[in-house]
Amino acid sequence: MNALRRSRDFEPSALAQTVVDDFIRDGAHLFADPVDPAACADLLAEIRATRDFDESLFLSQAAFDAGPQYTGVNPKPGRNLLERFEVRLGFVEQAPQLVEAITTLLGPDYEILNKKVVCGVPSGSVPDWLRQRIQGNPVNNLGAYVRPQYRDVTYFYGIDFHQDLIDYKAREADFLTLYIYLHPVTRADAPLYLLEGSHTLGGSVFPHNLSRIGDTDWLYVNGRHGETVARQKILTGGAGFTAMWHACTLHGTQPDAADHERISLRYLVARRHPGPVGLDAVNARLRGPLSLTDTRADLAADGSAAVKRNTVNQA
Ligand SMILES: O=C(O)CCC(=O)C(=O)O
Repeated sequence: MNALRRSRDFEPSALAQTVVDDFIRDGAHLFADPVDPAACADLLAEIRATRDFDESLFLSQAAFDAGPQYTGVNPKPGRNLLERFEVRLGFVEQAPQLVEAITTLLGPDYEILNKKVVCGVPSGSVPDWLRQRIQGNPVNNLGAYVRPQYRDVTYFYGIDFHQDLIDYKAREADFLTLYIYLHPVTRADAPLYLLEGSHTLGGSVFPHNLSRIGDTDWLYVNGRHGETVARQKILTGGAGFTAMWHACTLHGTQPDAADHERISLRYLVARRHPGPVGLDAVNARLRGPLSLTDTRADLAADGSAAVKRNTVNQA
């Protein structure tokens, strides 16, 4: 198959062809080459110098209970640690293999919708009262419990399998996620778990209908849009390891089991080009919806968890 070939005189590069084929088949592409590991180490040192990634990140139980606020607790313009390091991000944003791959999928003039530092918080840094309270929750984004001045980073204590479309009601899956490890990530460092091929069923409301079948496979059902067997891929890698995935690809993390935090960069990148682009070939093959009016059914009206169920922690 040559999904990218538009005319007889247009020959896609080997990377471009691989990226489109990988997105069609797996809903993800894992880059063979890392982004500059030395630049990762420098940025990581600067990020670590901004705070201690320990219990001091968190509000006391009394302070939290005095006025729980579950929404508006993620980084946003004006409160985003990466804004401080904007001039240092060329090792990612101008990395030739990333630019070529993203341009292949989204066309030129793509737009960075969002970029931030994401932290997997190790168990030893989560206060006991909080660990007990969030036990079994599907989405343990800890922003609600973090002191306001530290909400310039997103902190996770694991997050169940989800699509990144979850944050974009009524938006088409016209974007991808780019995710970069700033240091080596082993099984203990809350690596990403990706369900290859899960994107083929299109948008699906969280939490998802997944049943484990065998060591690495999941049966994934998306209502009337059908079912598929998706293979679990655990993304361990060295400093600079980079992956990107489709907005409908299921992925998640378990709580960080190491004695130190896991720090990554996460970008959402959207198309602006009217087309045709590589993503058209990917989306044309989806069996389910490209957008959803409602993306999640796990939250109470105040944004707290109404569902206590977690699949990725059983993986
Ligand atoms: O970094 C993590 O632990 C989870 C990140 C993730 O899945 C997301 O931000 O969508």
